[in-house]
Amino acid sequence: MRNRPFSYRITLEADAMAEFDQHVVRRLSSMKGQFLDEQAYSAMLAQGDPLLYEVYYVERPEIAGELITGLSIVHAGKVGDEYFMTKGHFHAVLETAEIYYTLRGEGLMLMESPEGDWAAEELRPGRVLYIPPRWAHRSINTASQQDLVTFFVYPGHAGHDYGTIEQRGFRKLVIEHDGRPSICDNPRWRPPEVKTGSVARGW
Ligand code: S6P
Ligand code: ZN
Repeated sequence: MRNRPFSYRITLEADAMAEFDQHVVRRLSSMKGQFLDEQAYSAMLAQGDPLLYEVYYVERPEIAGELITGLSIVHAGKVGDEYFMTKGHFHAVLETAEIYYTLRGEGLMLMESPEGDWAAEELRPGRVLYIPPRWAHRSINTASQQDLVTFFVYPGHAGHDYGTIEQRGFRKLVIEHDGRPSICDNPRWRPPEVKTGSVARGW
């Protein structure tokens, strides 16, 4: 791991990716249960296991004070009418923010808070998105062909809680309707379970 000040390129040329320490790939098979149209999901999986998105990042100690930076690349495509998207997550340390800067493509960042608020912000080249602490986030590529490429920065100790979204989904979905992205309610969204605590029962 680098222990002196350093710089790197985010020029989007293929060879620039070599400057990152880690490369994570996410295929359709890792997104089971996340897309609404399960028939379209199974049919697509039967044809192969397409690459939905990739993340390149610079390794840093996962501690407060550090920053983790990298590139997220969501490829273009749809499962049924729903655009390719990232899994989405809360940060495990909920009180940590994140910044995204869009370099290429077009898309939406879908966000929601545990308190029930939600938001969708456009991801367009040249725009910075500030995600405050507590907001889960999922990036969605709404272009028909072009990759959605974003640069991200988040605190080293943030960590990732994927389980909450895997179990409940996001409150909203982004689907193509009449050739355009449209935000609708997720019919499968489930409210958080109420924790009953350890009250003793007499049976
Ligand atoms: C991490 C940050 C991004 C995402 C990436 C992939 O906090 O938000 O690096 O990891 O966009 O999304 P996901 O939901 O699979 O981590
Ligand atoms: Zn994040």
